[in-house]
Amino acid sequence: MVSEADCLFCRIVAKEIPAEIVYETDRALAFRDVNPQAPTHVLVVPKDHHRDAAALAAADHGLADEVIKAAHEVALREGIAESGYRLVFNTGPGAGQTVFHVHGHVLGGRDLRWPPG
Ligand code: DGP
Repeated sequence: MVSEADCLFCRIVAKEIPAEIVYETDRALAFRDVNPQAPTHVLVVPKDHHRDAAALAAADHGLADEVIKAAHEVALREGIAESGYRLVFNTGPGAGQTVFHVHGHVLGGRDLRWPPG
């Protein structure tokens, strides 16, 4: 597994830092966001370290697919797949990315406005 010692989400993947895990595959992990912005707010990450969505897609298309499939599986399990959910990859500091291990935010369970802030 590709990991970085000082990466928060690598440490969650390694189970060194606790998180409420809701779904796991061989190559992806989904856990609840510590600061939820909706009734369902789950982060889906590849277990391998890639800094953002662009780096993930460039390095491993199959893994990007797997992360998106895992996000949909989370939505099904959380009961928000039918009503609709948002899958957000903040990419870069200007878009609000604060943790530089790619993660998709699965948000749902309330009305989601557009455009986002
Ligand atoms: P972003 O701003 O897109 O990089 O999102 C980072 C998210 O990570 C943010 O919504 C809060 C969440 N987060 C930060 N630290 C932790 C943590 O230690 N545990 C969990 N579960 N979530 C965290």
